[in-house]
Amino acid sequence: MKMLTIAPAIFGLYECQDMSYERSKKLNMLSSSELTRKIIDKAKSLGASLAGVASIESLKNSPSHKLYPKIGMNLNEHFADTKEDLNIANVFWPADAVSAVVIGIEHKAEEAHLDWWDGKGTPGNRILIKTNNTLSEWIENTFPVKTYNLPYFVEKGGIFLKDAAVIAGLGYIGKNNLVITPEYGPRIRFRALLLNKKATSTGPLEFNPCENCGQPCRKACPANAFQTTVYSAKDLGQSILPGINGTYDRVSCNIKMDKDIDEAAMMIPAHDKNQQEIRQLIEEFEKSHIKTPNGDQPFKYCVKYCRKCELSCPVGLPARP
Ligand code: B12
Ligand code: SF4
Ligand code: SF4
Repeated sequence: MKMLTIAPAIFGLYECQDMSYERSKKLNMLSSSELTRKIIDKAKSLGASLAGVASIESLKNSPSHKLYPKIGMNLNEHFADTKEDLNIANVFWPADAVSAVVIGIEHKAEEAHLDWWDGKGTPGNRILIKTNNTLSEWIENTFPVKTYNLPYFVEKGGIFLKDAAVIAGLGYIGKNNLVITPEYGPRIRFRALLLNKKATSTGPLEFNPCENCGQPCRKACPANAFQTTVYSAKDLGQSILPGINGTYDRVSCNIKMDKDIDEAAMMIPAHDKNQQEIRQLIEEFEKSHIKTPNGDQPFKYCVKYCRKCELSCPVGLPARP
């Protein structure tokens, strides 16, 4: 009887050792470029529109990763107003992480709901999270590689996804301060995971769609967020800045985002006695970034955040007949 219970356990152990030996062997036989190719193929088979790899070393030196600790994360100010703000603006890098995998999922204008913020996040971001989780599990089960599945917000342990996407060669920063991809223009959202083994980087990409463009993106902004130079290369000691040369104003843009929240709250009928309570929940959620308002209650609102600088960009749209 004893043998019967011990035997499967021992067998299980051998099986386990066999599996990890097999995974090690697989990685030893794989070059870092093959690892990249397999990860990208898998990401696409899971539904990613685009995928690529960037080295952590180049990310640590990328414009946003260098700028953020200088200007802080308070979206109501152009520069940090407290020491604490500056401290949390530092990105946390796991010591053994060497490569970042970036995945992107298209957010078509016709599928606007993908971007609507319902209190738990957006449907589009939930698809990204699921795809990233499945990819991370697959990588760990297939190769002896540890992955770090990153959250969205930088202050919660995330990285700057636009820089990661550009360095991975998925697109380039346009005059609207968004990553413009040749395939989908800026209408794409990103997510990333880190690897403790080297996978060959896939970027950068030679691509400058803004060169001969009349900048409908900047003209479309209802908050005039591209009208003045907010950040100067001389003051900040770096030449690549928000809006490429310092002309994107996060404070004006964020005021518009706050208006969008107000609008969402106003959509709830005034006679609804919950209106005030819901407005408060939205505010609390916006502040905490992570908590689900009111436990498991169904959502009664959705915020349709501004996308005008994004949706007015012609890159990646099918040519009109
Ligand atoms: C905080 C945040 C906001 C804040 C503040 C934005 C800001 N830029 O400061 C607010 C709420 C205002 C906001 C607005 C929007 N956001 Co937002 N936001 C973020 C978040 C969480 C961090 C961005 C950040 O703080 N960047 C740091 C600041 C300092 O840098 P920056 O202004 O982006 O400027 C840098 C780049 O332009 C870069 N850069 C410029 N040129 C070059 C050239 C090269 C070679 C490289 C490598 C880099 C580079 O360097 C600059 C710094 O020096 C990211 C998610 C993430 N984890 O990355 C999403 C993210 C940037 N947002 C996104 C989107 C779509 C939006 C909105 C359209 C709103 C919406 N409906 O979703 C608007 C667009 C505003 C705009 N035109 O930039 C997408 C962008 C997708 C894309 N295609 O690029 C992201 C990546 C989220 C995602 N899921 O994919 N956002
Ligand atoms: S509309 Fe698109 S291509 Fe034109 S300047 Fe703006 S970001 Fe560049
Ligand atoms: S998201 Fe809206 S408010 Fe912000 S920069 Fe773009 S167009 Fe302007």
